[in-house]
Formats: sequence, structure tokens, C-alpha cells
Amino acid sequence: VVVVGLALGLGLGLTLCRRSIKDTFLKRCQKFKDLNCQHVWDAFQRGYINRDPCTVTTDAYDPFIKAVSFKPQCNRVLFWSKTGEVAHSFTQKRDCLVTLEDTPLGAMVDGLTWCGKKGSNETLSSGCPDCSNAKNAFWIRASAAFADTACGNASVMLSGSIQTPFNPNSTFATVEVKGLRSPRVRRFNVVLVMEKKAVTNCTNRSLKNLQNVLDAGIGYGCKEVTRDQIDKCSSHPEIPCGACW
Ligand code: C8R
Repeated sequence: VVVVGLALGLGLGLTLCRRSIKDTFLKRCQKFKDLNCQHVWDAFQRGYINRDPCTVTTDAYDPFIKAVSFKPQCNRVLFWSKTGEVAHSFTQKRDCLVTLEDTPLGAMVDGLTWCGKKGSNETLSSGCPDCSNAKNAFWIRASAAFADTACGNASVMLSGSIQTPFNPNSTFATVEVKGLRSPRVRRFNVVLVMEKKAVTNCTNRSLKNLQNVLDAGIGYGCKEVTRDQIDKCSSHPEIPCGACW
């Protein structure tokens, strides 16, 4: 009885887990008007379903990117690297800046884990092998699509609490910065988030590297902004965004 009970419980648990990723996805999708969510879900699944989870390519997600068409985000794109929490807490409350997770493309899968397997039509949300890149391939492809929408002024929140705020191995460095093209993007601003344990400032070497790899013609600026200042702006929508930093 115990064994049968455990088996049933495990089976039910796994079913719920499996079901929940689709449910979560569709529920989040429905918040965005004018999307055919079943179509969007089918397109997403085509990225990894019935594929070896360890060899998913970034272009496998092209149908999904296409299904969630993107509008240019002039003067509003905000990238982040190692600052996801502060960046999202700001954009959730203020409309002047938008991260990938505030767009339908990022919102539907943020925080989820998934993969598929060869010979199956299932979406697994747990037990994905360590080698699985179904999720990473998605973020790389989505980040490229997001960087493509940037125009005018774009910015990034980087962390002043680490020695290398502009990490050359990050998605921000390897994908997004490379996608920014002049004259479509005119200026790029770094917001260096200064918490109590800050270890660096805008003169950081890695930020010089960022400046050097930016497409010629894109202006560059860097500002040290305390976490308190950002939080204050998040919770006071009456402060104009231009006065935040
Ligand atoms: N971006 C990348 N990765 C993302 C992501 C996103 O929007 N959203 C999530 N949840 N993730 P990091 P980074 C997950 O090292 O590498 C875009 C992925 O699993 O702090 O420079 C976004 O537009 C990924 O492995 O940052 C942003 O500008 C980690 O979180 C950069 O790329 C990445 O966390 C951030 O990528």
C-alpha cells in the first residue's frame, strides 16, 4: 500500500509539475492582449520538443520569436547583468524602462526551467540533464532579439559590488552589446549600482572595455547610483524618470 501510494503520489506530482509549466506560460501569455497563446505555446515548444536537450540550438527558438513579434523600444531598453533583482524591481513599478522580462517574450518563461527529450512530445520541468541547454539557448536567442529592438538611448544596470561589472562571458557582453548598432542606437548609459559593499566605480577597467567594444558612433556614459536612490525612484512614481539618475 505504501509503495503504491508513493508511486501514485510521485506520478501525480510529476504530472502537476509537467502541467504547471504550460499553465504558467498560458496564464502569463493571456495578460498580453492580441497574442494567440495556443499558437505562441506551440511555437515555443518547437524549440526543444523531441530534441536532445543537450544540443538545442539558438535558432530552434526562431518560431517562438516570430510568434511574439517585437516593437522597437526607443529610449526604453534596459539591460542588466548580475543586477536582475534591482533592475526588475525598478521596471515593475516604472514604465520608462523595460527589461526583456517585461516583454511577452521574456515574461512567459522567466524563472522557469524546461527541456524536452528525443522520442517524446513532453515538456519536462524537472530532471533535465546537466548538459541541457534548452533554457540557455532560449535566453541567448531572446536576448539577441531584445537587443535588436533597442534604439535611441539604451542602458544597462551593472553591479558595483563585483570586481568585473562588465563580464566578457555574460549574455549581456556576448550577445546584447554586439547587437547594438549605430546610428539606430545613439547613446549607451551604464548605471553602476552602488550597494553598501561596493568595491568599484565608473573608472573600472572592465567598463573601459565596454566602451571600447561599443559600435563606433554610439556615445557612452556611466553613472554611479546608490541602491537607495534606485529604490526611492521605484516607489515614488511622481519623481520623473529623468531625475532618477
Ligand atoms: N537575459 C539573460 N539571461 C536571463 C534573462 C535575460 O533576460 N532572464 C533570465 N531569467 N535569465 P546574469 P547575463 C537567466 O549572469 O548573463 C538577458 C539565464 O538563465 O546576471 O549578463 C537580459 O536582457 C541566465 O543564465 O546576466 C539581460 O540584459 C541568467 O539568468 C542579460 O541578458 C543570466 O544572469 C543578462 O544576462
